[in-house]
Amino acid sequence: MANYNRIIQVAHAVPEKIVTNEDLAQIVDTSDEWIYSRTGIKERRIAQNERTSDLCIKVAEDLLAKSQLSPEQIDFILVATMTPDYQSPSVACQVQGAIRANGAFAFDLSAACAGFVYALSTADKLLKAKTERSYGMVIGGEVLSRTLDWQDRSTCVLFGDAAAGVLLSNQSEYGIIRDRLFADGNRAQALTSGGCLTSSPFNTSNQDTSNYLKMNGRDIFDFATRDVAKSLAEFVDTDLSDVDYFLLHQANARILDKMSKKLGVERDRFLQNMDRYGNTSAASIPLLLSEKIADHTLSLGKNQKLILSGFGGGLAYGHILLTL
Ligand code: B82
Repeated sequence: MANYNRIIQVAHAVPEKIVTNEDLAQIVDTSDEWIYSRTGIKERRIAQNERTSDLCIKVAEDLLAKSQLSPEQIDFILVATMTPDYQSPSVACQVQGAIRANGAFAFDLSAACAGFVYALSTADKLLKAKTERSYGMVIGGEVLSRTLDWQDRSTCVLFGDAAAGVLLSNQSEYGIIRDRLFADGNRAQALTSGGCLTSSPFNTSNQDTSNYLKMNGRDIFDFATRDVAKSLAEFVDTDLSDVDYFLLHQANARILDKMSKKLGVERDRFLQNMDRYGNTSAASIPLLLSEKIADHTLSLGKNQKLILSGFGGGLAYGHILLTL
């Protein structure tokens, strides 16, 4: 039955500027040893002139070039981001205009570090509603460096900027098998960023107007290693031995250590690249996928079974099982 939606192409784009842990030690009171031992991060890319839309447009152009599709063949563009250039227009509409995908609808989706998994799941449902051959772009893109408090050594060392994405098509023999999405809004305050608190003449509240990204590391670490790990174990269940690789949100190497122990899966089946990019939120899973395809660990059409798992602010999380 050719009714699966599958990833037919991948691409990524990152800023040129590399900022190492040593570079950061010149700005805040930290060290390579402190950062690397607690997070697994060595360096990250930081935007100097690039906006989120610039990185996402590069990804979209690369997806088109590699797939040899014409822009008119694209039915929709979804961009997962928590750092759009504007609240309106969406990054997705900026991409749609730039690549002249004149027949595509386009919108952004906000689910922080779970954004790519949420968007891929949404795209899967959108494509299932199509009866003719259709194509959708799903991109995760962030310029988190502009939301960070560069005086706060507990957060500014963790994040990086990047965009990456996939082209999906329908009517395939294999592809996205199933997914499950979750949210726990009761713990929303554990990770916040970018409040909209410009005052108006009628505004009487006197709220904190800091827009910086803030997180309670301990609380979200426990969330990842207890709640997300438990739901992932339930999600994978009987497919566990069939799964070749786990592509999890690249927040912290210690989370991957704990996940592999809890699931009873060898650590090297949890792919990793946060050493070179840090935490790139919605871009982290497609960036890992695109890099691992580029270095031939993974291959499109080779029937490898993958689990994608995103988790972060919201708190939002979700898992996808697919054949590549
Ligand atoms: S931490 O709790 O401060 N820590 C644990 C090993 C260092 C002592 C920490 C650090 Br540092 C960095 C990231 C996390 C973490 O748990 N992150 C997340 C957890 C769940 C969902 C998203 C994230 C994220 O950072 O994106 C903890």
